[in-house]
Amino acid sequence: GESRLEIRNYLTSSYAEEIARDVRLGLSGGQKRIPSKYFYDERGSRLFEEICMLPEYYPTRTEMAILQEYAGAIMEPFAGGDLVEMGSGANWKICRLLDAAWQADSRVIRYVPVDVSEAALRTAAVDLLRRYDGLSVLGIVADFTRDLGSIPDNTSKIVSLFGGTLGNFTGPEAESLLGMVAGLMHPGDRFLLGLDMLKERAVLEAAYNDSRGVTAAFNRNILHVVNRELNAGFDPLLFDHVAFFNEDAEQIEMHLAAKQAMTVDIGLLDMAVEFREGETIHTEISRKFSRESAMRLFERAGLAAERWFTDDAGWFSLVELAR
Ligand code: AVJ
Repeated sequence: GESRLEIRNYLTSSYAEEIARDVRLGLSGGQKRIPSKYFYDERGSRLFEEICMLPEYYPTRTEMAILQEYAGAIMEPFAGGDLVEMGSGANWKICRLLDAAWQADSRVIRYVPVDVSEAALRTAAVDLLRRYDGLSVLGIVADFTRDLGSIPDNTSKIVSLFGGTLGNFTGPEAESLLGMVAGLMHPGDRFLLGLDMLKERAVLEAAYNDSRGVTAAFNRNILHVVNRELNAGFDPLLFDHVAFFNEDAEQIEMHLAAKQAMTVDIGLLDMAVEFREGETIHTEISRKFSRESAMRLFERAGLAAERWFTDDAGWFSLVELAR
C-alpha cells in the first residue's frame, strides 16, 4: 500500500521569547512559578518516559490497560477519517487504536498528531508509517492550547487527549481548552479524554514521590531548562523536590523548595531573583477528578459524555465525549 507523510508547522512566537516572558512574570510575583510545559526538553521528555515505567506511577499503565481492553469498542463506530492526537509524544497509546482499526480492516484513517516538537513528530510518524500499511499521517507542529484552528475541519474525526494532560490546566484553562475542542467537532465526531481520578492520598503522593528519585530529577530539570534558555544561574541541587496532594483543590502540587536563602541571576532577563530559605517555585498542578467534577466541566464546555471506560479500581478514566 501507499504511505504518505506531510508535516505542517504553525508555530508562531518563538520558544525563546515565550519562555523569557513566562519566567519573568512567574518569578516576579508572590508565589513564584514556572509553567509545567517547560519540563519537556529532550532530557525532560526522557525522564517523563522513565516515570511512566515506575512501579509507583500508576496512570500510564492503567490507561494502557483500559485502551488494550476497549480499543475495539472505541473504534467500532468510526467509519474512517482523521484520528487527531493532541500532544502526541511516543506512540504507545495511538497504536492500541490503530491496531483495533487494522484488525477490523477499516483502514481509511489519517493520523493527525499535534505537538510542539517537529523532531518528535517526525520520528513517531516514520515509525507508524512502517507499522501500518496504507496509513497516512498529517503532522501538525503547533501549541494545541492556542492553535487548534490548524486542525483540518472537513473530515469526520476522533480527537484524543490522553494521559491526564488535562490535569495540568486550571479549571478555567481546562474549560476553555475543552470548549475549543468542542468547536472543532461535528455531529458524529468523538473526543477521547484521559482523566486521572481521585483516590487515596497515599497512592497519589507515592506516584509523585517515587523511591528512585526520577520525579525529583524531572522536577529539577525545569531549572536546567531555564539555565540553558535564559542564561540563568540556578543550582538545581540547592532545591528540594516537594509534591503533595492538596485535598481542597483536588490536585497534586509540585514545588521546588530553596534549601537556603540565595540570589539567582537570570542573565538574559537582567534580573536577580531572591529566595528565602524554604521558599518555593510552584512548577505543576495535576488535577484529580471525580465523575461529578468531570461532568460539571464537560457541561460548561458544551460536551456530553457518551461512554466511560475505566479500570476495575476506577483509578483512571477514558471518557468518550460528543458535542
Ligand atoms: C504528563 C501531566 C500527565 O501530571 O502526572 C508526572 C506529569 N509530573 N510526574 C502528571 C508528571 C510528575 C504528568 N502528566
